[in-house]
Amino acid sequence: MPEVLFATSNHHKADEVRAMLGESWVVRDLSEFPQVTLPPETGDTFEANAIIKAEGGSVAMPGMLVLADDSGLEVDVLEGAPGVWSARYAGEGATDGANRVRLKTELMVHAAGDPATRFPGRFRCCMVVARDGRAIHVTNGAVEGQLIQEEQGVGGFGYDPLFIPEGYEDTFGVLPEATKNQLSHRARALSEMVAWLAEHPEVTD
Ligand code: ITT
Repeated sequence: MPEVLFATSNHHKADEVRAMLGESWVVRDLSEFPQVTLPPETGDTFEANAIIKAEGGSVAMPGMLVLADDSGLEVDVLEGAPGVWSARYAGEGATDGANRVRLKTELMVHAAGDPATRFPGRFRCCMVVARDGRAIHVTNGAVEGQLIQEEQGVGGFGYDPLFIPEGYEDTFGVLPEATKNQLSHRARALSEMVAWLAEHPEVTD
């Protein structure tokens, strides 16, 4: 069975990728390798930051196939914010809860007093596989939807309780995990990556 190190400190992301890959892959993550620290995310695009994480993780773990994802939320009325700053929207090291409070505060400014106003946006995910310090392949995924001003549900993580994916009436905080894992930005980037890896068996050998 192929093995991959998912260079993330976010256990929610790792759990989603494990659930999506099922039994076909062994997915390790950074919680098993506390000695590995990733370089700072200094890029100004999802791709640049995903490459930094994948290449940095693979330098620290020679010979291992390393996967990384940089992801986040874009809200049109906020001109694409929080974007690559999604994890740090309420400041460096902010909690998911603090980031949601900041988002709700920003949306309220644009809602003209109507708490039912919804705002178009999307989650984006860029995934990169690397080995020995070199990025090998990049994939992207996005899911369109709408941001609401009041949290619904406690499932998922990050901005999930505020995001209703297109075609649904509930947030990712309410919808079953399996539904999110079929249509999310991460699901789309991952399935494209898995398809590419299947066509390039030399990369996983
Ligand atoms: P790693 O860098 O260690 O992977 P991170 O959480 O810091 O973990 P990112 O830098 O990619 O990851 O930031 C992603 C942020 O975007 C994340 O903290 C959430 O706030 C948000 N986000 C990304 N994917 C999401 C999802 O599926 N559901 C909800 N929020 C998400």
